[in-house]
Amino acid sequence: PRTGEHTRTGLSKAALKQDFLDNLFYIQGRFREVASPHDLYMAAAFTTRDRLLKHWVESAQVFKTSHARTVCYLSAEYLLGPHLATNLVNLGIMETAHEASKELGLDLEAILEEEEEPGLGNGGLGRLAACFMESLSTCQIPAIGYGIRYEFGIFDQAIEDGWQVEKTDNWLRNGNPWEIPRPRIRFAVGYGGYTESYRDERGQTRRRWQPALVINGMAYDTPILGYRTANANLLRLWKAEATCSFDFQAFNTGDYYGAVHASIQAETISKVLYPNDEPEAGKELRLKQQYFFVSCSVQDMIRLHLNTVGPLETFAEKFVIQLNDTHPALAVVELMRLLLDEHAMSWEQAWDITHRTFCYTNHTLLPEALETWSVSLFERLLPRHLELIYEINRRFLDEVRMRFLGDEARVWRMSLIAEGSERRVRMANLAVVGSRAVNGVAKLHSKLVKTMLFKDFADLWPDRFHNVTNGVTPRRFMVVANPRLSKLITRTCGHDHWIRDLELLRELEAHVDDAGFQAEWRAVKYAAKRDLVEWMQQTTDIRLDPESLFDVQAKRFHEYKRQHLKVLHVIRCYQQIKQGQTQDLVPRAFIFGGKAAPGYFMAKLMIKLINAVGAVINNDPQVNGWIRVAFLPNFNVKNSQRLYPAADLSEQISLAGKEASGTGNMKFSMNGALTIGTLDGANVEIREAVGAENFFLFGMTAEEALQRQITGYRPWEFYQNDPELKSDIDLINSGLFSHGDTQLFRPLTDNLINHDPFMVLADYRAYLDCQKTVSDTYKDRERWTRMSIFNVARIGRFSSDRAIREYAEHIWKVEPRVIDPVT
Ligand code: DL6
Repeated sequence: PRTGEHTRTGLSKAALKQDFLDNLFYIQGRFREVASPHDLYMAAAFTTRDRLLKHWVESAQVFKTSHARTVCYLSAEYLLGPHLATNLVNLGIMETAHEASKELGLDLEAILEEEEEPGLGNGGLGRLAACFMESLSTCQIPAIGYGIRYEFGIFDQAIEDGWQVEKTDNWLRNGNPWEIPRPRIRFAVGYGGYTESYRDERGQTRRRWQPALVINGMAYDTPILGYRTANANLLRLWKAEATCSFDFQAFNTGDYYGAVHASIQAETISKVLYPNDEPEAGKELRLKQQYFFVSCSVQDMIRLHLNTVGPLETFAEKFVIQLNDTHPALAVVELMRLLLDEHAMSWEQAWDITHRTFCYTNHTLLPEALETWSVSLFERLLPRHLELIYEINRRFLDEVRMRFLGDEARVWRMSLIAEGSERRVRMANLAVVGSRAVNGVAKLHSKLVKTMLFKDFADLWPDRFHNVTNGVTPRRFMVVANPRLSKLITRTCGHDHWIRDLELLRELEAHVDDAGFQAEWRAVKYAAKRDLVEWMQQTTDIRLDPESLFDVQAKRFHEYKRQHLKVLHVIRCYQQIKQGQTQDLVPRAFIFGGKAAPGYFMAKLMIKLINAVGAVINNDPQVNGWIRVAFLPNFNVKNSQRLYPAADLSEQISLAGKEASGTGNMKFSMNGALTIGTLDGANVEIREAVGAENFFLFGMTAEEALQRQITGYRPWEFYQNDPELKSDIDLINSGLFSHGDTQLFRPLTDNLINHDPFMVLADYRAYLDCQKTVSDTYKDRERWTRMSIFNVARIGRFSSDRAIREYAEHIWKVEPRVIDPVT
């Protein structure tokens, strides 16, 4: 280490090397000579973590002593991705770490590959939470992220015989060097039992809950460092475990195995992440999970408040709680319960505090994704919370009745309880009623939230509704994922300030006509494509041609995202080739990636169809290099980082009005891919930002789609009237892609022809025409390159830093708090 530098905190090469060897020896118990790749990764992770901790401890100390207003982000999902590379970048030591590794005879890239990512999320919503945590630290906003430490995250996807097969994600198997267990931060969480009235010491009648089962939540903390700042926020995830009292009781009755069983039962609660898009049945555990983590989190906030600030009257000044969708909406009720039952507040005061504390982000308009829970389940699991929900509802509906006299239909729609054969609690209504701010995640989405989904609420409280368009962190999705592009940008701009102020990418526009720069731009893309080709060949045996147009659709599988629309395009190209009509084509690699929920039959059938179509096309000699179809298995954060830099074309083809925002669209565009897309979600704003001439637009608008639905959509007319469409669907049904089985894909094709809820057939022709424009444009390499440069140069507003600043200013009313670097 340099003079005065500490081995565990110094940023010099010498300090890194020494600390790495120390960690390898003292923590992993290995010499360099016998260390496994995983030992090397662990030592590198500890070496990096050592450098985070001082920032983290210092941040916590400053926030505590200064009583800084703090954002508490409540999310059931954090799709974090690997930590090592982003932490090295944010510490500013990626280059030094490379050099240090080399001097130790190690390959940092290989070490980075060793990391198993924490997949504690399903897709967009969880990844957004991870981007936001990083940007909160980068923007120096005091924050705590609260969630669940699932023992098993999102399943790993394997493809067997073209079908998705789910494998458990045992991500903690080899230990997690980034987390710090906090055995002393534990909270009791109750379930079941009954409620009762009693007289308190002042003789007042109060209610209380006597749960039948009590478990514990224990905190596991992960530091999240900002980019080149000393601010490091806390991600606190809860693990469920049995309480001691449980064991004690069981021992008293001599029931040793009963005690063990109780412990297993308790631990089940944080065992596994629920895949989304699953049918409702049997999700009792999911409600238990939701209550588990919000209860621990709210109790933790109260503890922090009492320890640092004092009486709870000022709780809403100290904390703002952001609900990431409705999964944590029970926090509203839990805070009420704690203030009323445990801290003896009046209803009015408790509600005032609660209501001023909460904000809620909606992430979906799809009716099937809006959470409701049966009242009977609530009664059984959370009887006190149900009482409180009834009381919140009673007071709320009084307000509605006063404002809209005689409008009982409205009261019925707005109630927190849906009446019907089975009465259900509407979590979205609870979140809106309990929050002072509600936002959607893109302009179009927020408009639909206000005018359709929550129209009744917007009539009542118009000022409560906001928009904050999503963003993604350029540190992970540019600097880490695409170092070649990042270096080219830095060299061209003459600085790397764009990494923290993404709007500075605009400076690239000055170089858009520079032939030399264009050539470098193309070379960067080509190199990324070659990397992907190599990796795909290793993992799937499919050989892609880097000269071809890389046309990529990578996202969760869902009918509304319309992967089947792209398959129809693939089949059209195939038929054109077979008929010798290649004049409109360019060589293309059709690349798909994404997971389907294990119980979502149609989504899984789409995956099978893609692989089946690929198997035929890739083995047909007549295709002769024109097209290839590849399915990239196990699309996760790590794999996505290989994909975005290599894409030429980004497919964002959901039915307009269905994709709340999308964030993959931003990541592709940031890496120089051009988008073919509908006017849906954030596509609308991306197109505005990069320029309509640099975006391939097709399809119905949200309004047109709605209108068509209202006037009666008849997909079979499209099928009958468009011979090419008919022949593409018929080819699927012919059994060509299914070894002669004409029934295999029938559920999918019949659904398209007869129902087509996401109007694939209505947009088919427009999509194909637009793909022709894509091919024509790709033939003009210079034009394509200019468009690609414009996409990157103008993507600045889609940084999650911008999104966080908007939340901070307009919704949270929280100021940055700069942490001075400790030396
Ligand atoms: O806001 C993040 C992300 C959006 O970009 C996607 O458009 C949206 O589909 C996704 N929503 C979910 C739904 N989960 N729930 N509930 O993941 O959110």
